[in-house]
Amino acid sequence: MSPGFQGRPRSSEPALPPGQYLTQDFPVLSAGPTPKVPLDTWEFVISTETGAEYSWSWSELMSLPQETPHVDIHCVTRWSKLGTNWQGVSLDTLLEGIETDAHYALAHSYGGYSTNLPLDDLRGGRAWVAHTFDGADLPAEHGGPARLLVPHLYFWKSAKWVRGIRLMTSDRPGFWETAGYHDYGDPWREQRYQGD
Ligand SMILES: Nc1nc2c(c(=O)[nH]1)N[C@H]1C(S)=C(S)[C@@H](COP(=O)(O)O)O[C@H]1N2
Ligand SMILES: [Mo]
Repeated sequence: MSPGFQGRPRSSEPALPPGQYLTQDFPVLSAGPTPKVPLDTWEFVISTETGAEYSWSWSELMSLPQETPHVDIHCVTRWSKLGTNWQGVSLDTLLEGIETDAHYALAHSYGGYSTNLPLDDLRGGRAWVAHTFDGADLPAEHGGPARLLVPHLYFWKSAKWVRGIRLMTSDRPGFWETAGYHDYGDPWREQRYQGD
């Protein structure tokens, strides 16, 4: 073996989905004003198709097992940010023990924003209610006190100021989906708009 011979180059996944560019900044994209959400009245509620409700106060959320996702995020306006650092509670943890026949979820936010996704996409270690970014409280303009983080879909699915999730037996579009954005929004398949 000659020194330095490395064999065939390792095949590796491209880091950037098609049509995206890299940014080191953290752009702010909000459809409306930033709501003020005091922690002592903050709550997160999962409701099911039967009307059952499961809610967590801020201190209850913080007492659940915490995870530290290290993920790439992709905005439909074409910026991507690699290796972002968060802390939050997995939706697997929040959904544990909730009985439902629903296949769809509608996340809704303080301030009125909403976005839909298949319930399955909130499971499997792929979605969090995140409250910390880069080791500090999530800034209000980025969705603090807490936002949904679903990095395998375009970032509009990651509802800032998240307030709850409605589990539903039929799909219902949210804010951007009603305006013509894709129902699912997979960045690797460039599902930006309806029909993509
Ligand atoms: N409540 C709420 N959540 C939201 C939005 C919004 O306008 N309101 N914008 C979405 C869009 S389009 C993107 S790209 C990301 C932007 O998050 P950032 O401002 O932290 O970059 O939040 C998503 N979540
Ligand atoms: Mo976006």
